[in-house]
Amino acid sequence: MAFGERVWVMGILNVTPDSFSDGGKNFEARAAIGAGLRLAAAGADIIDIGGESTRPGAEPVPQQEELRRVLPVIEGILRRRRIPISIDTMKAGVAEAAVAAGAAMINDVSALRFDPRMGEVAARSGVPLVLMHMRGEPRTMQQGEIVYRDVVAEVAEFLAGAIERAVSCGVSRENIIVDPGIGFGKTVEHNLELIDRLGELRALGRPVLVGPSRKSFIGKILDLLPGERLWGTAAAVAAAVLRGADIVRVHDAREMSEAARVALAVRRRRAGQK
Ligand code: HH2
Repeated sequence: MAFGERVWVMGILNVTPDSFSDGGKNFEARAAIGAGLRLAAAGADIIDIGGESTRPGAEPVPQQEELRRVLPVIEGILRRRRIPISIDTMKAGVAEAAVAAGAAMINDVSALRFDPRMGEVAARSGVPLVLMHMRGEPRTMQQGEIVYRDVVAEVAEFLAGAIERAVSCGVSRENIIVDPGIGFGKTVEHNLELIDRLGELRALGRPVLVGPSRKSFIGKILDLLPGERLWGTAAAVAAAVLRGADIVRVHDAREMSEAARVALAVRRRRAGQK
């Protein structure tokens, strides 16, 4: 994947009963395959398939159940369309099986912290690996007072450490993508600051993925429910792209690819590329 010249749109496909915005909608494999194909037709460049919700307070899912949810969907989409599929999981066994089934990217929101085998599996698979910042773990990440000395500096430091951990497991540096983890143990202000100062994360030298889609910071600003956050998401996507995002992870592929392309045109102009 060539980053820098364009923005990649990662379409979200949650095969879960409890995801915060689309939980239960695509819990049946057939519905999920249809939704994945629609995301691809709507302009998603990558489909990110997850079988375990990471929303605050979500209950962990056993590996067998996660595999039962995601594998038929990966296989079903790839039988009908050649599109890069990313597996959104914190479990090495799920990542391994997903790559064997044809997944072309691993999206580990724990940044190798939860499963000691994940680094080795990612290294062996040879596919791109997303490392995301999260404060603590999904169950507790929004609990208590959320305090950072300097949220951008701390996220950058965490991601720099995660990159080195991955490289020491044998993951090729060229395959690493970083993500500030919008909404993962952050206040509204932290999320806004991370988007506004995204350029500082580019100093890590790796492509930056941002996932603002329908998240609660948008709901808090606009006082709207997840399904009503389309325009707020478009604004967040545009801001992130303007500040240097290489990949945006979104539910609404068509609308967000349009927002991203216009923001990219402005960014390019500013960079004198035209
Ligand atoms: N956000 C969510 C899940 N996975 N992965 C990356 N790399 N970055 C993110 O920001 C990110 C992610 C949470 O959103 P969603 O998948 O819509 O909901 P849920 O976790 O409830 O399934």
